[in-house]
Amino acid sequence: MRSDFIRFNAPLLVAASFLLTACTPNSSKEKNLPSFSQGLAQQTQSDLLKCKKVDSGGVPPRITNLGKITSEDGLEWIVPANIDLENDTKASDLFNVCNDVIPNSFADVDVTNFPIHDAGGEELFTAYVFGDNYFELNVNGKLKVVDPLPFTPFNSSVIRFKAQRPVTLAIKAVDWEEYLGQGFETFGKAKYHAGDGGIVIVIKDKNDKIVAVTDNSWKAQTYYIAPLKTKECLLVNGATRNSSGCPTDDVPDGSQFYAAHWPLPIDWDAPNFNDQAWPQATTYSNEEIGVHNKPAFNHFTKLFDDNTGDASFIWSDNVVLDNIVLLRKIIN
Ligand SMILES: [Ca+2]
Ligand SMILES: [Ca+2]
Ligand SMILES: [Ca+2]
Ligand SMILES: [Ca+2]
Repeated sequence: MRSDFIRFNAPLLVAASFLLTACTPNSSKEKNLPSFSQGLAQQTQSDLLKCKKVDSGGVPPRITNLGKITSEDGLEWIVPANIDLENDTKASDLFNVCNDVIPNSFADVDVTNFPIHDAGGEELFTAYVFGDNYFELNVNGKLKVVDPLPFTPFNSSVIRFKAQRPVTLAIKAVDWEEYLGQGFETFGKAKYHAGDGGIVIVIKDKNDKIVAVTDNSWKAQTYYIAPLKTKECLLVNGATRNSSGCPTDDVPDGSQFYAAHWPLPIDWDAPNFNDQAWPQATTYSNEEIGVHNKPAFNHFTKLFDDNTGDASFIWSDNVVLDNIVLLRKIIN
């Protein structure tokens, strides 16, 4: 173990909770130490999505709930993420069984039917997104458009917007969960299974030319890590939040597992937010994310696997345990 990494123990947490109440986040200095919670959150909203349609594989949708949990230092956290599906502007559907939008290929999609959102500028861009499971796209700190389907069935989206370059894309990506506050879901015979995330994006200009794809030039920072078998398996050093030593196996009883939470910086989506310290995004293959059976992705491989600009899945360096990941990219 490198001595400059911080392992967590009880006396340190007392010090950490003092620090957490003593400072507020800003763009240049984020808090390093997380808040820890243990066990299941209290459910605050149930069944956010009323869609009961199964995806093409016959898999019924998972119930989409929200919860809140108090960490050991007395802070309250909304889990898995603070979203407002009723009031936020939703992305257009590329593929969404809940709305009966189920094209066989990109050739069957006419994006000119979709609304154009205003991010302050005249140049037209179109973003195509498949996210496991939920995303919010912020443009130049002026526009926020959200994924209409937070958990499953898996969907994909289109966002047309007008903006002025340089265009700062700031994305909140969330791997949803069934066990609120713990990052677990049931999966086959496994009662406690840690699900994975991953997001892939292609952005085109008005001439249908690719101007950006998800790759390792993006910045990625995690703000919610769960499930953690122990607090000690998480190593934090500056902006490095390393959970590679924490197990991701299915467990028969995950009820006492921990989660680590950090507050999102207030201005994290602003063009002038300083993301220098954030790690680069990690790329993942289609196989690693497991999209062979996801029509919301594989009906559009011409788009997401374009041989003139192949978009990779990206996330932080732990695609299983990191459940809220902020991503940033500037299009010059
Ligand atoms: Ca989704
Ligand atoms: Ca997932
Ligand atoms: Ca690809
Ligand atoms: Ca996860």
